[in-house]
Amino acid sequence: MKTTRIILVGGFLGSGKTTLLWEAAKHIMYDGKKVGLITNDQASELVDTAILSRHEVKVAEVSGSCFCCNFNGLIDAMKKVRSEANADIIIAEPVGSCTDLSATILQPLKENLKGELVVSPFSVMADPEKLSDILSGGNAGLHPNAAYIYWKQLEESDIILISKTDTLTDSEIAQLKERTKIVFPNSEVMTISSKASKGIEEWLNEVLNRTDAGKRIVEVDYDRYAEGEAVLGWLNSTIELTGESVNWDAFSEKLMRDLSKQFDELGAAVGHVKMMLESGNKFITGNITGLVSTLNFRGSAGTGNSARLTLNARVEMSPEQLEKIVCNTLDENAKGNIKADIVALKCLMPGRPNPTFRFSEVV
Ligand SMILES: Nc1nc2c(ncn2[C@@H]2O[C@H](COP(=O)(O)OP(=O)(O)OP(=O)(O)O)[C@@H](O)[C@H]2O)c(=O)[nH]1
Ligand SMILES: [Mg+2]
Repeated sequence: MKTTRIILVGGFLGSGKTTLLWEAAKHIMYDGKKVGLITNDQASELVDTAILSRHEVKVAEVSGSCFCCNFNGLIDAMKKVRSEANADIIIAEPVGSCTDLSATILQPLKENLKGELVVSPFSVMADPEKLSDILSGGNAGLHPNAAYIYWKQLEESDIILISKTDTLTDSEIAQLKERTKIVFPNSEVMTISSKASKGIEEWLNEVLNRTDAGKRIVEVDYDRYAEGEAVLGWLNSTIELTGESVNWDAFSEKLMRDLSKQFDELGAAVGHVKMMLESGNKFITGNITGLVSTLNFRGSAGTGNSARLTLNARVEMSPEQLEKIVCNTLDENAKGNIKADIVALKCLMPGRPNPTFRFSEVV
């Protein structure tokens, strides 16, 4: 079988990984190469998989555990994508609250799959607003141990990819890049906007031509890492909605706004709340990556009588409280002529990371 290149795109929750996966896949396919994508989460019912699967690209999912704690799950997903899509290139997105991936994923891949795989430099995406605060010594509105994960992700990267540059002026981009280089001198710093299609070619040029993957392993305090993940309540759900001529966009917007307002009122930091509502062949996606001001939507599900809602939330509160808020808000919004049937709902607190492998030296 041919050698496949694997690109791992890490970065904190909501930093723009999934959006980049599809934009990069389009560029790769345009160049005549075959690509496959791999998503990852602590539980099933993934918005990311639902979004990416809407496109003409092979998507495999590792759910129920992160890549590092289920390395064999990642290998199986890669095998699947390689055989079913004959992929030249695989892009994989680890869970946004994971770190220590150089030691637990990149080194084991380099060691165990020599000849089958070429591993690209490890890219870690960072949202400008959170990154700027982290560089100033702040916690980006997160629990200090969640901010510790954010910091470790940047520290172990080969490339720091500052995302969403369409939200900044050119001089702000240059300044943020300089500040990042000073604090993380061992990583290359690049900038990208998936929305404005800027910087994608430049980044692909780097990751598709280089083989210096996982150049360093950093020290990680697993007690702080575990605590940083455990402060997040994690909810994945799928809900069937029925009604009569329902405006699904208005429904989605009100549901997400109501959720966001409650999290803000409670002072509960939002890692990411994301949804996809599909009605027939139309769909709308919505995201919250911080306060209610970050709420945004893409697409339209139009008006109809039935829809399928996938909702994923990662918020700093107990899973029980998160479940209560989501279920109550759904009930409130489904009052009147809309009926909501929960098909699947999983609510959890991520367990202590227990990697399949942890290399202490660079391969
Ligand atoms: N302005 C702007 N927003 C972006 C860009 N890329 C992503 N976003 C937005 O950022 C939010 C999060 O994007 P995702 O791609 O889902 O982020 P992610 O890193 O995959 O998130 P998780 O899977 O939860 O860790 C969404 O609202 C996106 O629309 C960009 O280039 N510019
Ligand atoms: Mg994602």
